[in-house]
Amino acid sequence: MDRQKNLTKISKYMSLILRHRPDVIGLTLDPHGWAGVRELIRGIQGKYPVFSREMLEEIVRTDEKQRYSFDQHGMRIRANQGHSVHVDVDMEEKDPPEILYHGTGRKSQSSILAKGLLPGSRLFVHLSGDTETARKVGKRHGDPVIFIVHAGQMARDGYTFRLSANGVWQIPQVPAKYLELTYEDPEREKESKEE
Ligand code: HQG
Repeated sequence: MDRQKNLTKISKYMSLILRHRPDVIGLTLDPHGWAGVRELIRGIQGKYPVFSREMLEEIVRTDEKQRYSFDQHGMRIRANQGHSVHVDVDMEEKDPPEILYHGTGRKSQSSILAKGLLPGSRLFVHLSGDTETARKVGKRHGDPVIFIVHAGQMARDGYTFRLSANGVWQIPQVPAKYLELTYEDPEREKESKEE
């Protein structure tokens, strides 16, 4: 298997371990989501014997969403967001922009309009700052739809937003009254005119 494909596979395995299932390699995360780098490498080597510190550093450095961080000594590592295990990764509380977006699959649209956005198995609902990112997230769930989230109004109503170290907005939930469905956005309009 070529090196890049191997790194992508291992990165997905790392994301499973550091966000959801540290137990698959017998690892425990500390209350802030940190895992020992040596223990992580040893655990991953159980499945991917070629794995090394060098490969780990390459994954962390080149990850297109900057999903992972080392601590300042390079001894520990954690995922920046996306957890289902109950850890506090010290996300910054921050006033959001007036509008944020959430991309999802069309099949979830009516349930979301009725119940609002719920975090599912994760600790937070993830929101994007732009429609392009929201569409990419939505495509993971089939035909994508994009919701506008009236984040500024939520903040004025007392909701707290957090921004992860890799720039993903997080909130425990979004009541339906702050949501609006966008059927169109400039990129889609452009695509349909080109057809
Ligand atoms: C949906 C990726 C029915 C919600 C991305 C979503 C993201 C509801 C799904 C990150 C609902 C949960 C997270 C309701 C919410 N009824 N469905 N009331 N409320 N949902 O995967 O946001 O590559 O846990 O719309 O970039 O898709 O992993 O969340 O479709 O940042 O780093 O329930 O994952 O990052 O799905 O994705 P997910 P998500 P990574």
